[in-house]
Amino acid sequence: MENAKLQRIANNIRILSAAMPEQAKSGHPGGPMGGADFMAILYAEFLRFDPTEMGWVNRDRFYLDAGHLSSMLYSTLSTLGAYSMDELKNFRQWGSPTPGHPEFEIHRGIENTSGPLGQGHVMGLGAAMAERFLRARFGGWMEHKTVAYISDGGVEEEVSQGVGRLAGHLGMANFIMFYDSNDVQLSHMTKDTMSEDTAKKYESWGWRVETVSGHDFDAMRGALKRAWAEKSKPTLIIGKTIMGKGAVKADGTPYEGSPKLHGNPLSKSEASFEETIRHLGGTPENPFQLFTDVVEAMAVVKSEKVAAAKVLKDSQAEWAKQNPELSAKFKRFFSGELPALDFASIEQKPNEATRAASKNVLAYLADNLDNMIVASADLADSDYTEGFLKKTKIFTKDDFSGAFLQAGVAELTMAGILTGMALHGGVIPAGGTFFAFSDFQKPAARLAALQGAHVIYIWTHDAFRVGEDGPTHQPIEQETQIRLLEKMANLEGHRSFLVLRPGDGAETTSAWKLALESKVPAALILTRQPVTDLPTKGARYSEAIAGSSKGAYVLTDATDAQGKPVKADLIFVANGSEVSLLVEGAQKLVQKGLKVRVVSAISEGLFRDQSAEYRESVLPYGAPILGWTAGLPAALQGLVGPLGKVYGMSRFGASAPFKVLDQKFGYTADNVVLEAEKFLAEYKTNVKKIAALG
Ligand SMILES: Cc1ncc(C[n+]2csc(CCOP(=O)(O)OP(=O)(O)O)c2C)c(N)n1
Ligand SMILES: [Mg+2]
Repeated sequence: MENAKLQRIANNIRILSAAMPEQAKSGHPGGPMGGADFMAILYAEFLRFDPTEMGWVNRDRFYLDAGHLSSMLYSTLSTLGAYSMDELKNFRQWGSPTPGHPEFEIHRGIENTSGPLGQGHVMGLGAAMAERFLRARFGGWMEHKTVAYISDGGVEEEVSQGVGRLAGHLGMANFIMFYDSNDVQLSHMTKDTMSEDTAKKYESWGWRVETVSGHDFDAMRGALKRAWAEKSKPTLIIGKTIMGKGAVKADGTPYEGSPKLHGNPLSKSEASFEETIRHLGGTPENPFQLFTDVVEAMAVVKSEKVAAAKVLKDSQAEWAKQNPELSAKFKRFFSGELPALDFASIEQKPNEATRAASKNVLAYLADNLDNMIVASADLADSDYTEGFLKKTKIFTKDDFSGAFLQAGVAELTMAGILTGMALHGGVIPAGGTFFAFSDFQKPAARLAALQGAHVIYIWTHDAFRVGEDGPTHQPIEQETQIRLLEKMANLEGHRSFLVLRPGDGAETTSAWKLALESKVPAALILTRQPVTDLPTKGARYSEAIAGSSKGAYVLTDATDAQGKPVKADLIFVANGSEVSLLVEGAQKLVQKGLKVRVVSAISEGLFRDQSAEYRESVLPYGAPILGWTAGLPAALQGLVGPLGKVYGMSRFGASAPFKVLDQKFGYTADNVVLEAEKFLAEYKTNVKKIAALG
């Protein structure tokens, strides 16, 4: 396209991006005005997509890292018809499709939710990795690029180190990053915080780096062409841009490059909104318009994109004819459907650690789930993702025929990559680390939940029973934290997260089944130490999966001497390794003549999804329910009801052999008996107090 036309498109993007925050009385006009030229050339000349089918799987992906530049993305997409002028006018308003920061909405061309700086580009890298994985299996016809757009804040964020290292190390030639380098950030200039040579930094990681003016179309076109042709390295295009490019004061003199333009409507800075719109060729009274020549130019762009997409779709159809089996597999990968998996056939040895049971499942999945990608942050032989790794190979530069990502010690990077893989589609990503280090992954897990990205987290070494490594490695409050996401609905109104802490081998197999079938991110919380198998009526896996699918179930019930179910004097509830402890405690109490029920509650969130009748049948309202957890008592508080109580940890752990810790912290069957008796006495007093209330 001629540069003059691109300039008109870019100025139109500038006008709209400035008008949106002006109308909303909040937002970020300066960044979008700086990035508009790049957006114009990227969308008009480079990105491959089908405007009539924005979710087409072979499209090039665009991942915005700087989510505060949302108005730039919406206005760019409005030139393609994905947003109406009314929708732009409703920027940041209740119920509008133009929220303050972009929220994943693929049919409008929004690939990712962004806003927390750094997260957008790491998801982009994940998408690029998914593409390499799929290309290795289906061939070059489905190749596509992932372009990430990053700003100073994203480059400063620590996660950029992980992205830089891994993209360079793996030679991600399909990953192209534009760095909107305007030397300005929210409250100060970059010179106050950065003095490294960014180009050299990325070069040393193995990137090809070019520095161009982000306002020079010829220079950007050249850089993008070279990036598109690159075969062995990721490309960083450092675009030197000017914050608020095109903004002028009331007297028509330029007002550019100030941090004040970052996050204020133009009229709240020293620029004049009206003069700026006029200066850019728009109408201040009605800035929400597409120029006629822009509409015409974009109509041509659209028909070219549709035609180019059709050529590729035809070649895919040709490929499908010649490769019917592969083609069926390709469709299955992207359908989100699982192949037939026989979880019942997975053999679990008695009384193993649940991480070991998970290893057995992973070994099975390596053989039977051909679109699964597993990663680990340098803990494969501890988190037992090695069960998968042993049957495949790691990703290397030029070879993505394996299915394992060695992420290195970079838990947040790994988690963001997994989200990007899930957003790309076609693959099922899972990643392991110690549960204590889930803290490093929370920002990415939260964004995965918000986007409904199907990621599986494998978190092992789940309690103080990590033992000698001491309190730094002993999760206490982590389960409570992550279960908060189980209590939240995502934007579609579904529970946003699934947290599964299985109690034995059979429940671990069940947890994997539930995690794989989940539509939202799911976490498995697994033990390092062996756990005793839970009691069975004969078919433990069937019982475990039937019960676990409901989030919580009666594992062993209170019975009379003849074995008939009777009302329980006491109900125990726990998950993970505490269930078998309660079973042991319950046996002792039964010997003392008490009628005890034990409930295994793998996921409170899943349990809350069940009918009130079911929940009442397992954990009746007001019953004497004692919860037992190796985490904070809050982890089970939601299950024990108004008169229940939870025994748990309210301190950091300690360094000692885990059996010693069990004694010291009271995680023994004898202490279960003592605490239960104490609780029942308290319960009786409380019931009397309530009765006295009348
Ligand atoms: C993780 C995170 N921390 C802080 C913020 C708040 N914030 C939004 S933009 C920004 C910095 C903006 O600088 P830059 O990335 O250069 O964008 P520009 O001002 O050039 O548009 C900050 C600190 C954020 N969005 N995400
Ligand atoms: Mg900046």
